[in-house]
Amino acid sequence: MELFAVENSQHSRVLPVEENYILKLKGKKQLTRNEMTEFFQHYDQDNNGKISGAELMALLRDILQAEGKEPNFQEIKEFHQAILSLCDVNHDRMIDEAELTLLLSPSAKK
Ligand SMILES: [Ca+2]
Ligand SMILES: [Ca+2]
Repeated sequence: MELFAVENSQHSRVLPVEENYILKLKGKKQLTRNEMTEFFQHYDQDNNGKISGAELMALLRDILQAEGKEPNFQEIKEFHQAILSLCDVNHDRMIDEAELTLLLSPSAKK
């Protein structure tokens, strides 16, 4: 698996939660470790260290919307299955930070 290289040269400010985080990150080739952690915490709304359930659905909706789609619930559910089969390494049906890194890695897409 290929992970994002860690850059220390840039630090992005903390973004307001109502923004689509994916759009903010699109166009970046690499995320810094700080950005990855911020991204994770943005979606991990109950701070339990996992993105699961509604949190994961919100993340997936943002990913699809960032691609210009207006996903319906069925499409999000299908994407949810695809993402879990791709990135849920430990099969707990939740995405932890290491798994999110895998999800966001360019080599893991499609
Ligand atoms: Ca959570
Ligand atoms: Ca997992």
